[in-house]
Amino acid sequence: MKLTLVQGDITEQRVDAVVNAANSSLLGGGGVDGAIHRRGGPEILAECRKLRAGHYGRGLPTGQAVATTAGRLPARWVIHTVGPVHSASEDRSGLLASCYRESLRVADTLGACSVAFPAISTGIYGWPMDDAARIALETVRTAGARVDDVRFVLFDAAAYAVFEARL
Ligand code: AR6
Repeated sequence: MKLTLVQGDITEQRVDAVVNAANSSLLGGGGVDGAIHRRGGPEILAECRKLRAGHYGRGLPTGQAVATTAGRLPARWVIHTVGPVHSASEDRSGLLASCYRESLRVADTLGACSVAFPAISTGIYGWPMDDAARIALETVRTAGARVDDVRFVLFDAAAYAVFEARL
C-alpha cells in the first residue's frame, strides 16, 4: 500500500473515494463535511437522506462508515464516517481506529483503489493532532485492505508536519 501525505483541500482530490468526517445525522455540518457537501452538490445529501430513511434511521453510529455518490467532486464515492469526540476522561481511540478500518472496508467493497482521508476528529471533535496521526497511520498500515493508494489530506502546514513526523 502506498501512503501519501498531501497538504490541501480534500474536495480537490482525484481519487476513487473521499472520506468524510461526518456526524451521526449524515445531514451535513461544518469543517470537511460542510466543504464536501458544498463542493459535491445536493446529490450527496439526497443519498444521505435516503440512508436515514432506510437502514440508518437512528443515524450512523460512531466508528462506522457508509458510502454515497460523490456528486460533482472529482471522485466516485464519498465514504462517510463518524469520528468520536475527544475525551480526556475516556479512551475512545478504538473508535477513531475503527473509522479508518471501516472506511477501508467499505472502499474494498466498492472496489476503490485510491482513498483520501482527512484527519478525522481533529477539528470540531477536538482530537489532538499528534495522537490522531499516530492512530490513523498505524490503523491504515495494519488494516490489510486491498486499497493500494491511501492519501492523507491535511488542511494546513501544521497538520502536515505532524503527520510527516509520525510517518
Ligand atoms: N480538506 C481537508 N481537511 C479539512 C478541510 C478540507 N476541505 N476542512 C477542514 N479540514 P472537522 P471532526 C480539517 O471539524 O473534528 C462537522 O461539523 C480540519 O482542519 O471537519 O471529525 C461534522 O458534521 C481538521 O484537521 O471534523 C461533525 O459534526 C480535520 O479536517 C464534526 O464536524 C477534521 O475537522 C466532525 O468533527
